[in-house]
Amino acid sequence: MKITRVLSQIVQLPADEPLADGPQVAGAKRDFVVVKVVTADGTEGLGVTFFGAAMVKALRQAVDDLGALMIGADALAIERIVAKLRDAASSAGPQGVFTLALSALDMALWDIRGKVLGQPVARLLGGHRDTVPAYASGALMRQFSLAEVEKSAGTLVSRGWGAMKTQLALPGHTTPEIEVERIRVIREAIGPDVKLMCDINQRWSVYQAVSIGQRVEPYHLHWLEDVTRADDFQGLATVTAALKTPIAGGEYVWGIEPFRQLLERRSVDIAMIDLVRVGGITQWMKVAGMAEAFNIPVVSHLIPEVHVHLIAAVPNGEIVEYMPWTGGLFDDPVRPVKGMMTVPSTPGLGLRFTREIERGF
Ligand code: SMN
Ligand code: MG
Repeated sequence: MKITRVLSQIVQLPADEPLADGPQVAGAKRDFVVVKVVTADGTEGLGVTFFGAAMVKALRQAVDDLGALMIGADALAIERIVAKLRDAASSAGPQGVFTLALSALDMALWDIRGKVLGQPVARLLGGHRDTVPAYASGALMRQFSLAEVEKSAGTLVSRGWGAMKTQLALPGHTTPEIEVERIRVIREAIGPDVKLMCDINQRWSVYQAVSIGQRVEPYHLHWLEDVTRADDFQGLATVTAALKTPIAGGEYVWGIEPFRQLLERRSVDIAMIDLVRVGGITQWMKVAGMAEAFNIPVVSHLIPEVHVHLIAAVPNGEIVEYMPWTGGLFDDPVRPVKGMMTVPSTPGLGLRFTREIERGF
């Protein structure tokens, strides 16, 4: 199953907020690099990566350069290809553009493997279940006003969502009272039974995380995420031990090794694995297995169209983050229905790029 071509392009999608039709910045866009790996028999695998921002062209170049090294390789020998790319890039990884590029190529190889073996990727990886819960993400962001998030939270419930994520560590003037009030208002808008997660994106000190975290405990968050600097494993462990609320973290972690530190130190109660920072599907599965050994559930970060396979595959997969950013890349992608996502039954990832993107290759 020889790889004959690797094609890429940069795609810009509107930065809209479709889940609750909430506030949006007119004209704002997000950049993605999409990739297609093609084998001698015409099997095509697709992948996606991002986080390039101003460096999106460099990210595409990295995908192209690494992709060129895959020509002639056996598409089913994924670990062999990963080792070759790592060696070729010398010490450019694991943090940064190397891993972001590798991840898109790895995704495409798993898509090919699924198509060749005639199975959805979720089944190749373990096939624990066919449907998984998902939560709404991106509609209750910290830059929106209190009135806006209150309204959007109600809209999400009326659209059937049973779980959703908001953010604290508010921009501009804020106090612990203002922070706690925001959670109180959202909890009141959604009622006691809807799961509410809250993301800090590393913006609190350990002290703030413990003190504000304790003050929001009456509103029983489902988890509090990235409460302080992601590389402060000990600080995270202090917060995790101090709060009853489960602490989630891991999206800022590159590669698999730092997850060992997070898990051994009980820095988090829930491991969040980012597909493009961890190194693709191959590495994602290794972290999920490590977490299982530590009796810790795993949750996904972005790209729900691929993550649905991964969360469904493993016994400790808890819930998919449904952030709709990448949906516009695909033709009729899997979407949640009343907060549940069903793994596509077609071989591979079960995804096709839109016709416009296909024309662009
Ligand atoms: C997040 C991170 C990066 C891009 C978008 C959103 C956030 C999340 O941390 O968990 O969704
Ligand atoms: Mg997050």
